[in-house]
Amino acid sequence: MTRPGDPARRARLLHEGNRRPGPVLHWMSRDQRVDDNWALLHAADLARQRRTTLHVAFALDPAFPGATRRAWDFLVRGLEEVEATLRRQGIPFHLLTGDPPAELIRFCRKYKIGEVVTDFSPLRHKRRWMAGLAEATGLPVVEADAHNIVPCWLASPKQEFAARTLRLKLNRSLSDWLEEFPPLDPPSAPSHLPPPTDWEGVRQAVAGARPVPPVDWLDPGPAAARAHLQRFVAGPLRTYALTRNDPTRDGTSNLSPWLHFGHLSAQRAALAAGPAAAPDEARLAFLEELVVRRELSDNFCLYNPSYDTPEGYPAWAKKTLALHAHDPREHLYDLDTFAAARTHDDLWNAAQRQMIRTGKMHGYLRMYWAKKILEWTPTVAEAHRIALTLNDTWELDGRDPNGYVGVAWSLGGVHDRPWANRPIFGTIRCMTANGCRSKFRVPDFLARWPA
Ligand code: FAD
Ligand code: FO1
Repeated sequence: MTRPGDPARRARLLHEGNRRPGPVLHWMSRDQRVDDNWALLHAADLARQRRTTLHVAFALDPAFPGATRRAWDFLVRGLEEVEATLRRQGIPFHLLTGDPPAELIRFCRKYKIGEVVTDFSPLRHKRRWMAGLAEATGLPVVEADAHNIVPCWLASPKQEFAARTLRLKLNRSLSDWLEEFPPLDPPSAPSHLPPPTDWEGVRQAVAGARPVPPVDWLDPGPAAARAHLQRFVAGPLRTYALTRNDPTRDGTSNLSPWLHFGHLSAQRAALAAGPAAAPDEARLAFLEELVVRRELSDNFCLYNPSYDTPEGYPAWAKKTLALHAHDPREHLYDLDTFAAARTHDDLWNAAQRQMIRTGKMHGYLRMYWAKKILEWTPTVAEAHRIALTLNDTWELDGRDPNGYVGVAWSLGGVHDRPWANRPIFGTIRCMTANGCRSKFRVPDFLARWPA
């Protein structure tokens, strides 16, 4: 029986295998940080219990689907900080470049690894990587959920159809799971650490990625993430409930890039929001997004294999969209026109420019932006593909369960309910420019993101 504070209770054995006496490998993937990392904590516990050493490896796949220069810049600079932090604690860090399963298999053989602990991701590429590693090495592969406060498979054994049902389950167990992290207590260090990674060589390996320019308005890495979190909870959190849906205000946390790359633990953010001097209304609104909405996205991607296509929509949405499939479209645009922000709609174009220039479109406009793509493309499948392609090309926080759910919610009513019947949308909730004008000062947003 595990107890609170024990990383083991956030882990599950994915592939049985047979453990060997060699070192424990923490295969870092989604949660790219040393502090507040349940998967690393669990791997260190196992290494100490087995009186062996601990290695940390990150398998970098230059062909990672959708990765751009913008994403690689953020990820690689974050890993440089992770390596330095690990070295200070005598924990060896290995950056493997190439096809992840192949590189990890080679690494496990070279270092005679005895078992593998990796972090949790509901996405199919990571699940395929884990299966490949387990099959080829016969080693036990354990996954620990370092991304969610309540381990995804424990929060619910099935796909939840609305935030309401998962919220009830999460709120019932948060007091048990929203706890402080134990300190990292690494086992005895190996006799010598590997030489520092050749980060210039790593940059060369990903130089062929799509040239979306890196962003400069925020710094990657765990230290910058923690500093930003402290600033947010001491200031903007106070008015979060009032300003979070106003794209002309900087009223949200801007934490998503660091959360996506795992430079920051959402659990740390929730722990920081607890005692903050902010009205409960603001704190609850923030936790609703940070905990319920974010963990609902992992739930959807874990239990719905069609998380990134219209096949994943609920039956009522598929039906209504099919009924309206042949409704006339007043405007039709292709991917290049959308990408160049050259539609007839000033607000849509300004939102696209904000995403292109900053790598972060305001959350409220992402809903409007996606829904308009449904309205201005010939089919739902085309709209879904275009929305994800644009999102994952320019959003720093892209290629994430939140993005798959964000698009599926906007186009296919995932976690939403039927609304009044409209052309093209049927009973899928629709949003209009007038609706936006009633919510915030659209001319101010247009002025801020001029062509
Ligand atoms: P805050 O409002 O400060 O929220 C704090 C954290 O809560 C966020 O960092 C995020 O982790 C989580 N969160 C907030 N809103 C949501 C939401 N609606 N669903 C799930 N989690 C949420 N989010 C991504 O991380 N990556 C994406 O690629 C992405 N694509 C989206 C596409 C569409 C079409 C839509 C409608 C939403 C998308 N979102 C995505 C969700 C949301 O818009 C962003 O997480 C949010 O805007 C990030 O800004 P923030 O950190 O300032 O959010
Ligand atoms: N994780 C890895 O383990 N190896 C990679 O090469 C890798 C590249 C990558 C590029 C962009 C990006 O946004 C995320 C990336 N991740 C990588 C993170 C990881 O795959 C995450 O698990 C998912 O993106 C979210 O679940």
